[in-house]
Amino acid sequence: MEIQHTPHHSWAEPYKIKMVELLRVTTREEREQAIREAGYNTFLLRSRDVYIDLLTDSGTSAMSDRQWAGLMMGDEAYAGSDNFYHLQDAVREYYGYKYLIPTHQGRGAEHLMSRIMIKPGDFVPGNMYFTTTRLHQELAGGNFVDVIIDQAHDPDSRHPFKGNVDMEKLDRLVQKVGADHVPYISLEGNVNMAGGQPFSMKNLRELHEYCRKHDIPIMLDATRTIENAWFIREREEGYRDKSLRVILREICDLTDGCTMSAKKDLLVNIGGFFACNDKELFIKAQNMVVVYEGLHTYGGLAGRDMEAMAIGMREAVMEEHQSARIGQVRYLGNKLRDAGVPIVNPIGSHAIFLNAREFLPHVDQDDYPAQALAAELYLEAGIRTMERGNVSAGRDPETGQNRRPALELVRLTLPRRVYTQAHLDVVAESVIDLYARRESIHGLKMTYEPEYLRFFQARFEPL
Ligand code: P61
Repeated sequence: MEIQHTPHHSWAEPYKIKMVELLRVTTREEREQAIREAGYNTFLLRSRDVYIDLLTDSGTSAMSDRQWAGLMMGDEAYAGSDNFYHLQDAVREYYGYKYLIPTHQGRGAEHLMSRIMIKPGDFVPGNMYFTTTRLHQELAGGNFVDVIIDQAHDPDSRHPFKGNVDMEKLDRLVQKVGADHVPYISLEGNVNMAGGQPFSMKNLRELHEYCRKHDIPIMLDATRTIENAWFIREREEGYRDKSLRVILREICDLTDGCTMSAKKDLLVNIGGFFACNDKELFIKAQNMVVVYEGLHTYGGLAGRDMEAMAIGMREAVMEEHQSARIGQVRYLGNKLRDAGVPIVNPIGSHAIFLNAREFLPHVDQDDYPAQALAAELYLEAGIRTMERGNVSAGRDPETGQNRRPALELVRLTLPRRVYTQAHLDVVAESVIDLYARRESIHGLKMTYEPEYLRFFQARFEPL
């Protein structure tokens, strides 16, 4: 399948707007009260108090008219819903995995996979941690080991594939603990916590060869893998004329299965799945899903949700969709970078990440600079973003100390097909204004810390 390169250079949206949702603009006084009541945590704000919501691209994208029409085609039978079979067909066609288990969202699939595959005391290597992924590995008795290349932890490195696995780090782990104690390697496309950074096909091929030799399955976190395919085409030798679909299949064919949060690439508000090629693994997952999610033909979803996901999958692999998606993120990133605002480079696919360490060098990491910056951007302009630094990384289970990760970031995440270029101009202007008065921004003190995934519900006070 050959792709047609379009004659124009703009990333213009391949759709027009049929329905709109009105936004509310708040006053500075209203925002001061709202953020105080939210304990300076953007997760605790009410959405009605937010003007431009860049908290996440998860479940926040706009569905197409076809997807909405698909909702009306929901077959809400308890067992054997037609929509399940539509979804299974789509997964087989685009991802190529034989067996499918729907789940309510990504972490549902991570839970099942971790419970089935990890034995207490095992080690699970991954190309950087993701919060829910690592927690499920740990709850199953495993230990996460970061095997991403060093450049991923450096916001200024311009490495084109910062999501790559460092094969030496992986081999060192396998030599140390033995392949029997490595149940799988967790491989994420467009690594979220690194700034949305892709792995290369070359790296995946090496990984595949290594894992075959040691009999270690590769389990893909497929959440943003179509976006990863875009970067492979753009940056890797030999892929310029391949379609996203072909590249996606090539990725999946080099792996053994996946977990998926369909709330990202797949353009739905809710949904996920586990998929694999091994029948035994599938049977175990099928048995586990009925305990925690629902019957194996719906896994916690309504029939209509599965239909919207199947249609979303077809739209997500469209070239013009991804061109606009990634073009929009770059538009914002280039504006900020041109103004001298420190961001993670290269610009990833789903978000722009402010480098809070460089933005606020006067704030110690244990005074949570990224958390403080996210709160301040809300105060400044009603823009909601997400901390991805010391709060998100949590505490080291052994020492009980904050992990103080190398990356201390604020994520400006773009929902798909939701905001316009003018909204992004407002965002850029607000961040640039804030950067000009950065010395007036101070750190925060944590006053409440939940046990799990603390960043969701932690509370803070200004120092
Ligand atoms: C996000 F603050 N991501 O980026 P679920 N894998 C990957 C994800 O990005 C992901 C999941 C698995 C979210 C939502 C979120 O610390 C947080 O469907 C690469 O959300 O269960 C989710 O998929 C989990 C935000 C999750 C967070 C955890 O905004």
